[in-house]
Amino acid sequence: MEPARDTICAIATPPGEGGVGIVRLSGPRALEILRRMFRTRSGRPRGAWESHRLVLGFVLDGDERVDEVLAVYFRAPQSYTGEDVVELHGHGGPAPLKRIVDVALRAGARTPEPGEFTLRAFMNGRMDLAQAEAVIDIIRARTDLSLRQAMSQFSGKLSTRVRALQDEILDWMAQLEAQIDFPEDDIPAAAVAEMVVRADAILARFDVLLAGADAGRVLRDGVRIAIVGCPNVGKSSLLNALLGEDRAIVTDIPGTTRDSIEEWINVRGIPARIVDTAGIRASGDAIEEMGIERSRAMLALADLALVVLDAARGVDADDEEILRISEEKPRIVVLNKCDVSDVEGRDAVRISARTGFGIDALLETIRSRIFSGIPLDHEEVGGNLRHRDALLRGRAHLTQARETAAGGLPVDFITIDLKAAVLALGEITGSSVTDQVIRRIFTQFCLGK
Ligand SMILES: Nc1nc2c(ncn2[C@@H]2O[C@H](COP(=O)(O)OP(=O)(O)OP(=O)(O)O)[C@@H](O)[C@H]2O)c(=O)[nH]1
Ligand SMILES: [Mg+2]
Repeated sequence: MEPARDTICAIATPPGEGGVGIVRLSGPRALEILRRMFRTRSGRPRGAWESHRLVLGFVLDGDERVDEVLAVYFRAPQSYTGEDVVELHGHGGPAPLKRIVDVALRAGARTPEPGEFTLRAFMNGRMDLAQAEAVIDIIRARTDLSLRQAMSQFSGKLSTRVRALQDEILDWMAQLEAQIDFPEDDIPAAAVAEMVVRADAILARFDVLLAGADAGRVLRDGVRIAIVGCPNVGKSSLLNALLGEDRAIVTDIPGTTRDSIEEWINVRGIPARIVDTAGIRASGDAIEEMGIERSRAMLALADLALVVLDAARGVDADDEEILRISEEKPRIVVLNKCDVSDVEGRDAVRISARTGFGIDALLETIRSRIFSGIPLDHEEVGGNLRHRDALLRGRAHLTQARETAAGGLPVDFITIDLKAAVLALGEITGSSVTDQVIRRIFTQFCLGK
């Protein structure tokens, strides 16, 4: 892609009312446009614009003072995009901000594509692709843990690890190229063994990054948890207990919940979309039947099911049926109403949605189930589906290289796969991606970012 020649301008803050709203310009004409539209409090144009310094004044539209603003100029390359950037901090309302943008557009700026500011930062080498992707993860982070993982990726931890892995593969390639003069079909057994050990060590590092990408996906996108069970076992009460508010209607009439209710909750740092469903039973009621159909669909969609049993009523054939249909799912069996009774010998997390007994333990069980097999060491966490896909392909090439080495085939066959693995890793940092992929990533951004 060509470096940008034009200057873009958009509102950087969210729509609606706020104390301050920011209009941002980036590009070679940013300062010239600022000079045209800005006057100091005494009504004069400002002579010298120092970089990184706030100046109080007005935005003018003809003779009209549109808004009082703080203006700041960031001289390239010390700016978000690496270009000349201007920010105008006006009053945070739609009318003044839109007018400020209009004035800038008439002075020669244009409206950017979504994500174009960050795209320019990437194009100008201010950040690599994984870091640029982390910008949107920071904005969308739902929990502290999600934020921490996004910030870690933004500060380049994932990229550093990916590059270290690339270096390790490149080192191996260099070594192989040095010994390419082994006579064909005659690689010493010791050399073969050494190559296999080396491939295994690299594969192990792929696995660490892949586990991190799994955790990253969970922290960024969250998980879906469905609360299922027979009518009246206390599913809606459990939703309310987890949310800490009376969101769902609770009554002692079986069949109260007809439609599923979804809410986001924070499970020890994991964003979870939790769904309360209609109690599953044989019902003659058409509306209830539709709700039950939906419950089954929610169960199928969920990453994790909370199957609720009623300790006060005991476990009957209908409960056993639900336990059976949820068997294949990752699930936690929850025994509710333990303030009243217990069911001896039943393996379940014991709670009372009414008193709050066991809710903390349940949250902890959910957390550890979601992260079973995934290290929750933030150092290792990071990556999205795109990264995961690149890692899987890189890993496949390495596995192939290992097979080739183990089979004692000529070393230049190994290097072909190693090269492919390095390229797959490069997709993560953006050193080997097509313009098309880059554009697709940045169009997920909002306008003005
Ligand atoms: N003693 C006791 N009663 C509970 C507890 N949890 C829920 N209940 C009662 O059980 C009844 C049913 O609760 P709900 O939360 O509406 O049950 P549900 O599973 O959502 O029921 P449906 O929506 O009809 O499928 C209500 O009267 C609740 O007050 C609990 O932990 N202890
Ligand atoms: Mg209910």
